[in-house]
Amino acid sequence: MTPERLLSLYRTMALIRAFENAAEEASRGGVAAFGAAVGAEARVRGPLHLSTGQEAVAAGVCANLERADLVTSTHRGHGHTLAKGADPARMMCELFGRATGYNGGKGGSMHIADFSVGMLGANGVVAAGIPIAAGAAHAIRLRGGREIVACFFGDGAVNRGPFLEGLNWARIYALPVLFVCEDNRYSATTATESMTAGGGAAARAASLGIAATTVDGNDVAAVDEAAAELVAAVRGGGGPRLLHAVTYRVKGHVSVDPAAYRDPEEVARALAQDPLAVAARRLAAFGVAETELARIRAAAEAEIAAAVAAADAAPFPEAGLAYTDIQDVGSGLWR
Ligand SMILES: Cc1ncc(C[n+]2csc(CCOP(=O)(O)OP(=O)(O)O)c2C)c(N)n1
Ligand SMILES: [Mg+2]
Repeated sequence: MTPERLLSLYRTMALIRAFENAAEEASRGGVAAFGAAVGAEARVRGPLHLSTGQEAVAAGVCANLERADLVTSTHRGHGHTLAKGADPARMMCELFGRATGYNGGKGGSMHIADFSVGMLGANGVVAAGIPIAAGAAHAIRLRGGREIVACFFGDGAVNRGPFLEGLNWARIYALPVLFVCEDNRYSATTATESMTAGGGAAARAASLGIAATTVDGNDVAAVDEAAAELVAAVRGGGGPRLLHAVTYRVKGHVSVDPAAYRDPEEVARALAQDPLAVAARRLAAFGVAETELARIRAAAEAEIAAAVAAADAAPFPEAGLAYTDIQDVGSGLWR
């Protein structure tokens, strides 16, 4: 790990952190869930699943991908999308429901995709990205391409059927997929250990013959190092691999969830291992000054402030477009 590479990873994490903070701020009062009221002042009104505190997983994995490589994501997908190189302004416009957003302002956070950087899409259905990743990898195989697919999913997803189906298919056909279990210790309001039998993601992958590596998901250097090895193995034709990155969901399940069901001491312990702070400690050991890191964070915040300003200024989609680009408008007969 060189200081230059670690600084580059820090830049990606700072951008994700700034994006999530700004989105959270703009969503205040927005969603009628977890006891919060809908307020007209909210500029982001749809549900917002923040990846605050999980930045090292997205940054460390995506730093080892090429632009043509593919990514599938989850309902908590902003970090993966930014780390793969998507445009923060078009993402923010989408959250704000503006016509200039990735989905014309009609999809919101959980539908953002950018095929131009290989980002196949966020996904509001838990585990649904896993078979999509296997299918995309199978398409790469049939076309004889050298790309790989990185498939992000949460610890909750390993308890759904598509996890078994997708991993089994990928292993049987030796497909180029890096499965990444982003284990933030919670599924909505439920702690992982209270609902996951056996050894979890890594043990289940191993039972299918897929080698798995568990890593400290808050240490971007560790994630980067593990991902480099796994991506090389996958790209070299070795079939799928699984990375189990253990991190922590710092925020509530959605932006308006105060997450009062958690032990405050547990949260405090997790905050002490904030991925930006962990990277800063490593950078300090390299002799990088805190002023340099403050400059990087300020640059990220400025870029995101510009994205928010662009979103605020952008037009809403025309009402006449309400039924275009959507999957099912119902049958005219039925109406
Ligand atoms: C098939 C399905 N079941 C339930 C839900 C409701 N739901 C949304 S997110 C979530 C928790 C997912 O937990 P995890 O996979 O660990 O991801 P995290 O939210 O922690 O990032 C649930 C149950 C859903 N979206 N899809
Ligand atoms: Mg989780």
